[in-house]
This record gives sequence, C-alpha cells and structure tokens, in this order.
Amino acid sequence: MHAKNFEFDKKEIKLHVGDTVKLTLENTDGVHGLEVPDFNVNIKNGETATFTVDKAGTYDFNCSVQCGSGHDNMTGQIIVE
Ligand SMILES: [Cu+2]
Repeated sequence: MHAKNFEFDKKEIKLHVGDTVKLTLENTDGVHGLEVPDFNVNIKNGETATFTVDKAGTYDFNCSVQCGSGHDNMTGQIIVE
C-alpha cells in the first residue's frame, strides 16, 4: 500500500475469509500511518503487518498520523467475502 498527500493508492481491498494478508506501508509523499482498528493493525512507513481475516465483513482502515488538511479523507475499506 502506498500513501501520499492525501490518499492511499487503494481505497478498497477485497479478500476472502481465511486469507492471510501482508500489508506494507510505503509513504511516497508526506508522513502517514495505516490503521486497521478491527485487526489491531497500526503501522508506520516501511512497516509490515501480517494478519488473517477470519470473518466476513467490511472493515475500515485509515491514516493514523495527523498528516494535514487531507487527513480525514485518507480512509478505505477491507472487504472480506
Ligand atoms: Cu493522516
């Protein structure tokens, strides 16, 4: 996943129940974090989180660093089917 001022390059990540995800954050512009509260994920630039999605649903992710005027728009969803 790449982040810049002020968006993530993916607004939607589609997965299947049981998938194990490896999510790496790379900031191409600005300082951002990536948080997926439902999976206790909160990573900074260059970090990787690995987690398994074991329940169907829609889970929000967002930027976890107060990065500036566009911060509130830095959101997306993980959709598990
Ligand atoms: Cu931000």
